[in-house]
Order: sequence, then C-alpha cells, then structure tokens
Amino acid sequence: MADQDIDPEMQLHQDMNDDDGQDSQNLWDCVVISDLHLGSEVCQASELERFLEWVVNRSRMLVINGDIFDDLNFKRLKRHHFNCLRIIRRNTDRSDFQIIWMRGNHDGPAEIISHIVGVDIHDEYIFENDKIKLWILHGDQFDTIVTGHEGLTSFFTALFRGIQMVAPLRWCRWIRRISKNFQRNSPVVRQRAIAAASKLGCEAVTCGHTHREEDCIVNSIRYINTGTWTEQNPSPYLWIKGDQMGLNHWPSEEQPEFGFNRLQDEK
Ligand SMILES: [Mn+2]
Repeated sequence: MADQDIDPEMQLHQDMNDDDGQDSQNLWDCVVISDLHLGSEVCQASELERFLEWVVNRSRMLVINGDIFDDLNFKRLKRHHFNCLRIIRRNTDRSDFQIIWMRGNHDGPAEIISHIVGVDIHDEYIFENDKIKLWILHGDQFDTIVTGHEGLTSFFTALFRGIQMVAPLRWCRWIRRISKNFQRNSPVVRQRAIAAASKLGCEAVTCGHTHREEDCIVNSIRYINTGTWTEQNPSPYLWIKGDQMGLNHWPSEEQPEFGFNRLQDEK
C-alpha cells in the first residue's frame, strides 16, 4: 500500500498499539466471556465496551459464550450496547484475531442472531492449543429447570423483569439473586458439565448461564464458570495462555502478569 493510501486514523491506532509494548509473544491464546445481556438495565455495557477495545489487542481470540442479548427486543439496546456490537463486528474479519460466538438460551434462534451480528453462531466449541483442550458451551444444556420447563421459565423471567422495572434499585440485587436461583442451578450445571467433559476427553470445560463465577477442579477436570457482566463491576473473563488459564476481572487496577496461574497449587 502506498503511503498516501494510509488512513491517518488507522495509522494513529497502529502507532498506539505499537507503543503499548504488546508483541505477539505476550498475547493470550484465548479469552472467554459470557452472559453480557445487552439490552438489560443491569448490563455493564460501558465497561464492556472498554474491555472489548482492550482485549482485541491482548488476545488472539475472543469467545463470547452465550447470552450476549437479554432478549430479541432490540429497542432495549442503548448507546453503549450498540457500541459493544459495533466493536465485535469491526473485529470479526481480522486475520490476526478471531471471534467465536456461542448461543445462549436468551439469544433466540441462532440463524436470526447470526444474521444480525454477521458472525457464525456455535452450540459448542473446543478450544485447543498444544497444551489444553477446553470445551466451551453456554451451560443451559445441563440445566433441567430451563430445558424441561421452557414455558414456566419464560413466565418467571418476564415476571422478574417486570418487578425489576418498578422496584427500588436496592431491591433489584436481591430480586435478581432469587430469580437466578430459581432459573439456574449452579451445582447441577457444574456436575453435568464435568461429567460430560470427561466423556469427551477434555481436561477443562467452561460454561456461563448460572451467572455465578466458579473455578474448581473435580476428578481432574477443571471447571470454570465465567459468571456475568450484569453484576456490579468488576466483571469476570477467562484467559488461556499455553498450559495455563484462570479468571481475571475487568476493570482491574493491576492487569495480570502472563505466566502466572493462581490455581497451580491445587492441581
Ligand atoms: Mn445469562
């Protein structure tokens, strides 16, 4: 490309990236987030927007593990919510960065979402480098309350959303906790995910769906739940680098050192 063809804004962006000291050796192999719930009143969209801009320069790959939307009523999307979608779309066709999008139970039919956001949607995905085989899926597949009683679940989801709109803010956290406990069964999702991962020959599995962060090892299978971006900050993300992985939080005053694994001793 001739010099005069370079867009000044692109050049500035490139220079800023060069300046922050990230060479390709320091990039994470993959980052996983889940349960963004864009359109929800409680979605931490402005922080998510900052995170998305940040992470595309820190990782080779981003997996969004389901429930990116709260529902398919796009009238609920605000400016920051649209900005998040714009960043995802803008980074979809890059040769040096990959975005994988998983469906969640809130996202609606895969083909509709796929058309709107312009990316392929997966039901499950296996991330593999030469050290780790990580099975990634939303987790509602393991949740009998949702999969066995769709009508009842959507009735209560609508009811809880209605209550949240009229209730004072301080009640909302409590209401969300009650509604989550009803809708999503963390121990069941964990146990079933671990059992299924073991059968598949994956030594690690990550889910979202429960909105409860978890990082544990059961029967030699590492289970990580990436929680949600609908609680108060900071919000969780899973990073993978070589044979190591862990949960970190955004925003964080101290960004993580590469090559440090908090759970090393538990292995
Ligand atoms: Mn969710």
